[in-house]
Amino acid sequence: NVSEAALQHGLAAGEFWPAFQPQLNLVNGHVCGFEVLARWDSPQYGRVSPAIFIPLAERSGMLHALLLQLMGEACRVAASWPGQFSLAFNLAPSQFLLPTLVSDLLVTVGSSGFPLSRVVIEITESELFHDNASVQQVLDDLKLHGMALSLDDFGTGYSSLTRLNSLPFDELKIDASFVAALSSDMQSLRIVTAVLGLGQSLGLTVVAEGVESTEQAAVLRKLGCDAGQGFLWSPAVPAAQALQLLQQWG
Ligand code: G
Ligand code: G
Ligand code: MN
Ligand code: NA
Repeated sequence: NVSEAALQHGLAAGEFWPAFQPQLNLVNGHVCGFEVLARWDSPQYGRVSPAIFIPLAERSGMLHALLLQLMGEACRVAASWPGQFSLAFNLAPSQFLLPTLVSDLLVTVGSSGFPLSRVVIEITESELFHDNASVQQVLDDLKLHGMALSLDDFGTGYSSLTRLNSLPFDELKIDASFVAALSSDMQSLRIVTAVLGLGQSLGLTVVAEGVESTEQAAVLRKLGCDAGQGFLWSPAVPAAQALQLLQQWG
């Protein structure tokens, strides 16, 4: 059982590192971006799952510090990589209530040498977002500074058509559960088709998550999905391997 103290210590000791999962443009097959996912190698506990340490960090008020550390490191290392790929980061809904969120991100990315215009902020919608004027203001502010906004896990949560229309998103990520059921289940095929139509009519980029087979990729490509991410291409990997993927498939 991982303690808050261990997390705090691990954060100070640099035990957390950014893993990069490539996102492939389904039309030309090139890497168009990476989702950056936090990893923790603890000398005490070994590799700790994000499903454990992300909620723990959030409960103990350390998630924001963790994200800034991760973002700084990922942006610094990727600043020297070739190409126009984006870097996507997951923010928890609670982070949008921090008055310093926008300035923290600007300072962190700004000092890294990676362009703000290629930073994507992924958000899983929650009830927090409903009719919250200050959250709306933060999202507008992030956009104003050139960052892109992506609605993560689309189809699973609170996302409503009304919110989609009023919040300034650039991208939708189709949840992996729909992609997983694509080949076997007509209902999933209909849902994915509908989400793609919705995304296209709102002018959003659509990214499919959890693509594991060439069949799934083929169906998504045929339906006009813009990009895919998943074990078919690569899991999230350390920076050195991510650079190799970029050199292979960039
Ligand atoms: O990488 P998987 O790799 O197992 O990630 C598990 C979960 O942890 C996912 O839901 C992912 O969104 C979340 N996660 C990973 N890294 C981060 C992070 O830096 N911030 C937040 N908020 N969630 C993260
Ligand atoms: O919640 P979020 O979508 O940010 O997190 C992405 C999660 O999906 C991570 O845990 C990541 O390791 C996982 N993931 C990435 N690609 C695949 C895949 O192809 N199949 C499955 N089952 N999980 C994946
Ligand atoms: Mn995500
Ligand atoms: Na997701």
